[in-house]
Amino acid sequence: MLKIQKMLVGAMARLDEAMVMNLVTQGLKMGINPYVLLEEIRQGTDRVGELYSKGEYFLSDLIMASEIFKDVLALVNQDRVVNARKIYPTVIFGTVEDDIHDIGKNITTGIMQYNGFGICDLGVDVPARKFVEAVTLHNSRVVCLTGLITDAYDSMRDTVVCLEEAGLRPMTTVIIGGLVNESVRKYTGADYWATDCAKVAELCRNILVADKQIV
Ligand code: B12
Repeated sequence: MLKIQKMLVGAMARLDEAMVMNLVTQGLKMGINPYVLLEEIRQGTDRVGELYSKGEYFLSDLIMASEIFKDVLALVNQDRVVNARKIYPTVIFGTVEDDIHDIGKNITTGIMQYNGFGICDLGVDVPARKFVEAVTLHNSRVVCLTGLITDAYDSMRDTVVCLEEAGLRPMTTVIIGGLVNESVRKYTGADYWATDCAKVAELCRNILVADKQIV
């Protein structure tokens, strides 16, 4: 099992689509959790990003990485029965203004839906006021922001400020994900940060229980 996982990181870093698809197919047949496989591929995309930073890969390579990721997601989702039954309140998702990265967001919303959350996905390059409108419309308590480029951190901060100005901040929990860490959380004024999409559903459940939105 471990061998497949290690090979996946390298195959993704080399942008070897045939090999990635082959390894994922084998991994799924062996019963490896799809999210374990996706995490290995995500690590491979980190390497792609590093090579792009060094000037060894180009924009076309970033595009190739995202195409491979989308094909893998389609393969992984093919066999999964999505639990469309909504049992928890609606959570707002979106990639913040100026940022168009959405692969991680889409994986995360998929997991949330699978876990019974209602999802309002605003898409990419979402201005702060759109989040505020969605929170009001859906009477939501949790807003999840994705951002991978440096400019996204200002957009995340603007979104938090906009929620404050609308008087919604005290009853809204803001979670950020993507290329984020504790410093980014502090800078943006968000409540939580996470990069492990598998943990988001649990985090949201805990927030809503503490808020007495669910028991
Ligand atoms: C694929 C890719 C692209 C694709 C995106 C396609 C798409 N539909 O998303 C394309 C080619 C379009 C692209 C464009 C650009 N990109 Co780009 N891209 C990447 C790359 C290689 C992988 C990103 C990815 O999809 N990873 C896989 C997913 C699964 O991981 P993830 O997003 O982190 O999501 C996981 C978690 O974070 C979590 N998660 C995600 N969202 C949320 C939300 C919440 C609330 C929670 C809790 C969790 C969570 O769940 C996921 C699974 O665990 C990264 C490198 C990297 N290290 O990330 C560069 C990278 C992000 N890009 C970069 C750059 C510079 C660009 C461009 C500016 C390039 C250009 N010159 O045009 C443009 C940006 C345009 C814009 N305005 O946004 C830089 C950003 C550097 C910076 N600090 O600003 C990076 C880091 C590459 C690098 N090292 O230089 N890119």
